[in-house]
Amino acid sequence: MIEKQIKEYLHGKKISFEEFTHSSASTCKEQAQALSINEKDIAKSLLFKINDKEFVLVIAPGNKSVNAKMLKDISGSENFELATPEEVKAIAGCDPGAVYPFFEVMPGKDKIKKTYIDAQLMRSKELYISAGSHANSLKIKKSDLLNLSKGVVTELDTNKIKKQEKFDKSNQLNKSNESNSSETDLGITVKKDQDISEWYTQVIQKAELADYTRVSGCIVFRPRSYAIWEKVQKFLDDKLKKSGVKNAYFPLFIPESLLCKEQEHVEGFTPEVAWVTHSGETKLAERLAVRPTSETIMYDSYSKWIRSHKDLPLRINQWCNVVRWEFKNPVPFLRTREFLWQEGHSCFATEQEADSEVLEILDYYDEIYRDVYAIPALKGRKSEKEKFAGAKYTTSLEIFLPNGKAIQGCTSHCLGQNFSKAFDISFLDENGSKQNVWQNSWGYTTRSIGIMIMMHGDDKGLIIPPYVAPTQIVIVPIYKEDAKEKVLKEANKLKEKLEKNFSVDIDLREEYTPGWKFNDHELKGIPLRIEIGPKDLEKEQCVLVTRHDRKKEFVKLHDIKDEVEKAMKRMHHDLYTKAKAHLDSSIVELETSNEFMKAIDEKKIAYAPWCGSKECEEMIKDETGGAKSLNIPFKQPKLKHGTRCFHCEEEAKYYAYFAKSY
Ligand code: 86X
Repeated sequence: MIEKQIKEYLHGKKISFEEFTHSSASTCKEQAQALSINEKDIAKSLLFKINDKEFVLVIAPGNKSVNAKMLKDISGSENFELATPEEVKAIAGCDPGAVYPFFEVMPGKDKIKKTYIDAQLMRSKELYISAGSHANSLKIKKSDLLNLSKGVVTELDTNKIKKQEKFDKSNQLNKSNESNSSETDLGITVKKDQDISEWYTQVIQKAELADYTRVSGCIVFRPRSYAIWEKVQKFLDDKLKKSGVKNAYFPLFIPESLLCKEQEHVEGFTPEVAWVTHSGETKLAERLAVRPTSETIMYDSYSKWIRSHKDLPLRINQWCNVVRWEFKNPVPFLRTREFLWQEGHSCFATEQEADSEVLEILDYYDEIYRDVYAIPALKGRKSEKEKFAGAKYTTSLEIFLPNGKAIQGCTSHCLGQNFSKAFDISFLDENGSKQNVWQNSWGYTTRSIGIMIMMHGDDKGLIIPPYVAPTQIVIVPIYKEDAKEKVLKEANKLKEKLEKNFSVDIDLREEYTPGWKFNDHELKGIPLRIEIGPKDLEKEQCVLVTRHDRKKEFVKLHDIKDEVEKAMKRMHHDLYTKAKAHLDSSIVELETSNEFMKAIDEKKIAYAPWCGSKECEEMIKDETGGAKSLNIPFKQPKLKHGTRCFHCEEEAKYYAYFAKSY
């Protein structure tokens, strides 16, 4: 009996599972009904035939239909055919509806050439599988399934692959840009509100912010975006230092034994970890993870460094890169496999100090979004489902983009004593008794650059808010040959005058017309343009143009500094106000499931009384096709006694924000 062999195999591998016997189910739908679970939590196994000697095993979510064409698309091979019931019987020893995902158990395992695992399965922690019969199912951990499968993880969905290809099209795209340099192609060729994802792809490339590379999900941060990051770094770094945080740098590589020390926090993340396994041809004694976050390696040191209450607080920050090998489709800046960030990790003697730092840091983050990027954010605490598993609680800033999707802007966690217990970070207090420290961790990433691009850009291209712009002003001298000398002299004088307070460029390129230059600077999002020509000289004035509204003003040369200052202030204010108006008008306060569905369908943010439970949130997500809680605002309206959860009608605990998100 194959059922018995499967279970023996799992026992032999020391893999735990739960077994369910149920009424006979020959499809995933029936199986889901019999188990009272969602179809997508089933990992179904299918066999496809390449030729008489070669088959592939495909593992996909129960709700996804997989066909031969999909396999052909992803593999590039000639032909696939669903295996016949007779072939399934011969290879797997069971009926087609009862195939299990463990090729090693199969009597015909030698014919299995490859295993394809759909990337969507990466999103579940536990999965139900068939185990050789129609009347039993096993529940196993996704990580165990992956470890046993030795498969290729891929997106079986061809639409998603197309998106991936868009990201990967690096070479063709650059080449076509080179050969096709007619003026019409220089600008953005789609409207932002018609196709925001195409608009975004064009903006980041044409404004020279980022470039794709040969590694899917990894981008080049070109000078124009890296300089934005440097500005953000400076702003935040100054704040952190003033507050007493010290910078340090920890290793990129984390030994496996260390990464897995606090199980809860790695649990859901294991498939995203990138590993170094070899030096040259020699296998390393222990695999090394490329850091996905540095809790474990930093806390290993902290446990050595902290002995007494005099060693506290310990507050360390590092600016670095991290790698998370995600399977969702990558988007430059917003979701890349390698990104840049700062991660702060602090230890305190008391819970109160930790609590207050969580909010202090979240305030700094809010200031960057508000005062530097001109972006309003929703501040609050994450739900049980969405918080960091290793944390006591997680706080976040959530941002609402013009396309009606929310995105997490950053997080600040209170870790409580979870890690200090696992890593033995303890101190002797004033009374000489041993105590575990209270910890926080917090991070701000280059995703913020993507959020800025999405938020402010328009049909002409990028708009960089003035206080984060690497170049704030560009001067364009306008002249015919006869006035060249005079105009250039005055333009240079202007540059010198402004340079003390602002970052200024002067566009002296001879091969382009002023009009061409205007378009170019608009595409690249430079906040202010100053035009100066012979007529202006006579009147001792120049023309000042703000990028976001393209308003022109004549300004006396004498007043230029003040006027630039004012224009920047106005621009920052306008950008913030526009974003805030969109945010405010998108929030819908509601109380029932019907209103909720409508709000989510209309791409709004639902603000609703909620029970906060994980199960309730999972159901909301399934029923709405992906709406998540954003956060639970700190400032709460008074709940009337007996107010019910909008969804499950248990008692409501608070109001929370929900939306579809990135
Ligand atoms: C969660 C938590 C936390 C410091 C922050 O959000 C801010 C800065 N860290 C990060 N997280 C993981 O712990 C994690 C772990 C592994 Cl092993 C992984 F592969 C991916 C992860 N992603 C997020």
